[in-house]
Amino acid sequence: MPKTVLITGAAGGVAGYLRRELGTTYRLMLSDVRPVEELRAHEEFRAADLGDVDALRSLMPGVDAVVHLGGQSVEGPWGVVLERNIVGAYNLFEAARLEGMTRVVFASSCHAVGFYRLDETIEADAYFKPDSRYGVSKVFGEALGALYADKYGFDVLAIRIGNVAERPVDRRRLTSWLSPRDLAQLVRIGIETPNLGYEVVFGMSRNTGSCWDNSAAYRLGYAPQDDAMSHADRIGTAPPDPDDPAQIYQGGPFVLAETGGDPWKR
Ligand code: 15L
Repeated sequence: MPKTVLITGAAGGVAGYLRRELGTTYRLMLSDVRPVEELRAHEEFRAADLGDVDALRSLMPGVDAVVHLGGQSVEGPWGVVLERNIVGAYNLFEAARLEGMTRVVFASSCHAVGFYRLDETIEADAYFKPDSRYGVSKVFGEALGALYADKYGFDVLAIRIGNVAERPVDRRRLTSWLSPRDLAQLVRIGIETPNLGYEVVFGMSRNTGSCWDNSAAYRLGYAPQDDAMSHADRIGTAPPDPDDPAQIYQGGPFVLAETGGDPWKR
């Protein structure tokens, strides 16, 4: 019997790539507050709000692992970040615990460490330097993963996702790009690794010259197939403007107070 994997935030873009790349390896239980279109034979959709623990609990029976992509995916007002990412992540872990489901792949973000500079190299155990309220919420989610692993025996892989796209779209994403097939490989590691405990990795492809040292992922067997630098000629590698914080820090525009975020998602 294939495993059943619950994907929250299933109407979002990252989930779309994941559904495609995981193929039919798993039965997919897709959940979101928004509807998910064009279900395939191995997919089922159940609406649930991350604010509703009972609704989340009702998704858990028969589920072998959760891939938690749900919530706010860019900077936002505190009330929104609080409700979707802080309360929402807590509810998700609690619902899992109460139903005896103990494996979570948590979609963290590079914005948990976005205030490191692009010219410094960090490993996944570097101390947090969030660049936004959104980044703080991802730190919180990672902390929840550690708590539930240590206290309740969960297996949790926190993937600090850079940017999932068919190809890197700008100079910063030459560091942080994660191809859809490499994303799927990391998620499989989170679902399949026995006795995982709690681990944090960077969600990036094998990007030459990246500011992230992804040794933690390689120790878990990650063998990424793609390299952002093979797309560099489309982008150009002009040196960053030293007076522009959005070009100096790993979090890019997210480091800019209030206006910071993903310009494509406004
Ligand atoms: C993120 O965490 C966002 O979810 C995504 O939309 C991108 O903006 C990404 O960071 C990025 O920094 O490229």
